[in-house]
Amino acid sequence: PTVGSNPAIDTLPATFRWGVATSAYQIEGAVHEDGRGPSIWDTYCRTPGMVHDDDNGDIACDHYHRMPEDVALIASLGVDTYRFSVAWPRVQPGGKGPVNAAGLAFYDRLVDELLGKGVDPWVTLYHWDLPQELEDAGGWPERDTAYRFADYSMLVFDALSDRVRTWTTLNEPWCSAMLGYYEGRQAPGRQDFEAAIHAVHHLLLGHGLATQRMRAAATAPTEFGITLNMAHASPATDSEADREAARRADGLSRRIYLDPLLRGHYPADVVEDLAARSVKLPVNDGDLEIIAQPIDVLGVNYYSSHRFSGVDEEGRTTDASGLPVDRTVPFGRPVTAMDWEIVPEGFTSLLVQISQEYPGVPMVITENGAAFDDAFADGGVQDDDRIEYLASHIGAVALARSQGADVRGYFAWSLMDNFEWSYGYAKRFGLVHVDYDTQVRTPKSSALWYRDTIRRVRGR
Ligand code: PNW
Repeated sequence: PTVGSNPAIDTLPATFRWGVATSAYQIEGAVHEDGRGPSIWDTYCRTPGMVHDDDNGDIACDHYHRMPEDVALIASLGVDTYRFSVAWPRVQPGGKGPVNAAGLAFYDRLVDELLGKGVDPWVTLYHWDLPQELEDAGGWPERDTAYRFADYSMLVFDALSDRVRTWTTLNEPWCSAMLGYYEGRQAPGRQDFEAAIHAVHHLLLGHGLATQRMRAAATAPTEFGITLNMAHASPATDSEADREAARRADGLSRRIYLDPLLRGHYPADVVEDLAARSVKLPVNDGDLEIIAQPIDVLGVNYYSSHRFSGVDEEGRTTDASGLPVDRTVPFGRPVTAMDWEIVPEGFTSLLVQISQEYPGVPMVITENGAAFDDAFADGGVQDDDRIEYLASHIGAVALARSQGADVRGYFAWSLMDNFEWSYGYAKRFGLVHVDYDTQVRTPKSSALWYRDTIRRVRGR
């Protein structure tokens, strides 16, 4: 069969929403311009050894200076929607106080440029770039940060809500909390499990507070939501130990977010698992009502899925510190350049599972895509591996829809190669190749495949 052919894709409706996604720190550069303050990522990148090659986002894709050119590129792909994030440290350099008009003006211009080219803007308010001053005051483990986030959100909402119809509060709170405050693999690089669990609650509270205030201020039909990164967790075998391991992992990565958001309480088994680790979610009276504000769309970011075992290679069920073992067991599938296994059927399972556990929730895939070791040759990149990844995963979404999952749109991650966090510029997720010496953008074969796919599905 031809590369990227997947008949399931053609069962998607003509009204399906198509887009490409990016985030501020990963593409903008211009970190010292127009009054932008430092974020935790500026600091993290300057800590030697934390980021591959000690790369940073100082220049990145220089999108801040090339925005009109990039918007033209987005429009040329034929997408309906562009998902980007607003940099909090541009809008409020110290994380609180009055708006920095010069910083906010960039997004004003971006929104106008998009609308002028017939592309809908989709704003993410927080994609990991916390103002450093707020981290110095304790960061997301501190309750106050949730209130600061709601204030910041309102500044952006006041400026753009006359033109922006769709708002995502947070991108992937699991990454902010667990990678940032527990594993230390992302900014701010702390390694404190209790702090991470406190961050989980305050991120969710910030989402709820911001959603409540923005919805109350909306004067036109506006959609609000949050984006979670999720995988389908399954037990490696049918043993009790493996089923428990999958339950624990799924609880701490997925249900700890979905349950408070969509059911108004934290999952009892997760609360118990946390108690066994002497950690408690810092819930005050009334918090859960705020967190469970109705949302219009759940953003789902999907890259891979995992199988779990509760037994380590030596047959033990607890680790050195007495914690139960949650070991991921590879499927033995091909992997991407991130070493993430390619598991499209896990995508279908995940979406169907969410639609069954949380009936009625409309979903949009706010990120899906892959890094591969692209070869730039003859003036372009023939990235058949990425085309296959996209085709199989979009097909998986179509299949999930036929099994009852209410998925309304899909965003490819990412528009162009960019700063891949602790992997620096070494990992390329773009549909468009970026030459970081010249900043020349060249659409890869996958970009053309994506454009043709959208055109075909929409044209039926
Ligand atoms: C997402 N994990 O991050 C982010 O939203 C993007 O900014 C990022 O570029 C993209 O995925 C690719 O990494 C993730 O460890 C980071 O499972 C880590 C994980 C998942 C998503």
